[in-house]
Amino acid sequence: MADLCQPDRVHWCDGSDAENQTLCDLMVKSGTLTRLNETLRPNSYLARSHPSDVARVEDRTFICARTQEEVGPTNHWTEPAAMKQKLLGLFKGCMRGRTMYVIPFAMGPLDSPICKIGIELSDSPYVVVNMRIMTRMGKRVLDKLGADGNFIPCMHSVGAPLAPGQKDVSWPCEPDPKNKYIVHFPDEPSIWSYGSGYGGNALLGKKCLALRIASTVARKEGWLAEHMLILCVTSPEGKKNYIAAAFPSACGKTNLAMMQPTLPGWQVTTLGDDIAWIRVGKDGRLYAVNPETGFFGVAPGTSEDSNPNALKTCARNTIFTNVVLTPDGDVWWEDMGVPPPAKGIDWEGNEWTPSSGRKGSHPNSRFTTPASQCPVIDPDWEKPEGVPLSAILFGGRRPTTIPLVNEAFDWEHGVFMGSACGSETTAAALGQAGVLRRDPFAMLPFCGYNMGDYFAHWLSFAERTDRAKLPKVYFVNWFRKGADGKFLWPGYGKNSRVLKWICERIAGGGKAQKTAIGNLPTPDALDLSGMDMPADAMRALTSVDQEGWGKEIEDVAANYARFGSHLPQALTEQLNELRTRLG
Ligand code: O2Y
Ligand code: MN
Repeated sequence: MADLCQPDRVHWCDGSDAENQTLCDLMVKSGTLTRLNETLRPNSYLARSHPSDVARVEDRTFICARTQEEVGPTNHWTEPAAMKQKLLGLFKGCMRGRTMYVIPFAMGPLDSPICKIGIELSDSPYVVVNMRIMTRMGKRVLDKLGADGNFIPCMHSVGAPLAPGQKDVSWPCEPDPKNKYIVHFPDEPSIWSYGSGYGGNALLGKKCLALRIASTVARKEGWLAEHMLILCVTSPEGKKNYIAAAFPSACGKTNLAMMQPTLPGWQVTTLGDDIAWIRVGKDGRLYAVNPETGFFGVAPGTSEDSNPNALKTCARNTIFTNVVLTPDGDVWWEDMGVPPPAKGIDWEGNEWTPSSGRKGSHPNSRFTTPASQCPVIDPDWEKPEGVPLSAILFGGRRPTTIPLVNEAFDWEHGVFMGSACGSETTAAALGQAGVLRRDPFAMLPFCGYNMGDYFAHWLSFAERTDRAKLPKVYFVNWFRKGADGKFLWPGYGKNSRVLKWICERIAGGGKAQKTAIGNLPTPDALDLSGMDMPADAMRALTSVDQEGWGKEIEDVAANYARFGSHLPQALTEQLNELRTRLG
């Protein structure tokens, strides 16, 4: 690969503090990073990306399986040999004038049977320091790999070779969006990413390996690679329930994962905020492991109200990308819950004042921060065998129709709920904001094979284990709005009331009403102590909106039609049964 990419130097990353410091110093010198005030934000940095390189690029993401049918209607496909030729052309000489960093990384605890090793070759030192936070990276991974271990090759270049004597820019990348490529070869497996230095496009362990490639491996090996947070709810009596939850991007997964309950005696601890690898354990229950070691969280909206634990996590040893730099050398972003500085430097590097009429931070600005620093990190978050799941939640940003919480009748109904996931889009997702995007299992951008086959894989777990040992399944919606356009439910820490009801249901209690769409809490079932919830809001949140569900069914049916013969019969039956129940 060095012969292909022609870097000036090759550096094997050991993952040490000294190496990290050297790279950060190098990036401060080159203008990629700004060191933050050591007293206010110890060992932390700010990066500003190129304005053309601010998010995952779904329209430039490809899955190159042998046939288009294998990747299905939700993925971009190109014939693998043709794509490989294209990439070889792009990667030829792409690292000239730069260093090729060899980044050995592990997804999952090194001593876990679920652990997968990747080696990313990248010409971006920003990628190295981020991968060091997000994954287990460096010498310990090479030691585990030995001379004959298996790894997933991950090629990455920002696509900006330097001519001799050419001055570098602070964020090198390929500015033409049509010349960026995020490519997966599931049959090899390998990953090739060209042109972007940002987030999920460049930190290849995350969305590319741990979701798109891992989902294809999981299908073959009989497990699940999911876009899910993992948390533990502990009751005042000390009863623990582990819960995994899938929400489309920009629905507050990080907030829920580290939620601070507003119910006395209840505790939530976090095991992960984005990805769960789930296997049937020896006892027949489903066990979940977070393959990552950090959080790549959205900054805007993260505040003392929405997520105090995230704020504490990124108090030090954190890389911020595309937020405001304050005059005292700290960071600020919109809806941080603290007054903006009188002036600052915005995410594009320009002088900024709150009255300028422009946002200071980019809506997809991020913090990369170690999970181990989270004040509510669960003591078992690195357990090699994972934690046993009592419940799986699906959800989305749904202003109408969908109740606050709905319990599935059984596993098949739960899979139906996952397949019907959708969310109103926000600025962080591609395309138009404010429209409903169907996002089954919150995996639309991340499922590496035909989603119809993926639904069948989920259904197969009823045969892989005793169905009584499977987690109970729920659909939750914190985002329902009233006629006045205001949220009916306060969300954040108050979501603990919903988690409490779910824990009661798991234990065989909790008041519920069987309805056409599932088991809903009765209006008085949730513990609303200390809240001032209007009765009509509670009724709307816990009842069936006949007309809305009529439309919902037809929209789900239209989405199902995309999968043709790959759609499992069991899901068509679920849809028909729901239609009949609704009358
Ligand atoms: O825009 C990006 O590159 C980040 S996307 C992301 C980052 C962390 C966790 N989840 C997501 C997502 O889009 O689901
Ligand atoms: Mn995500």
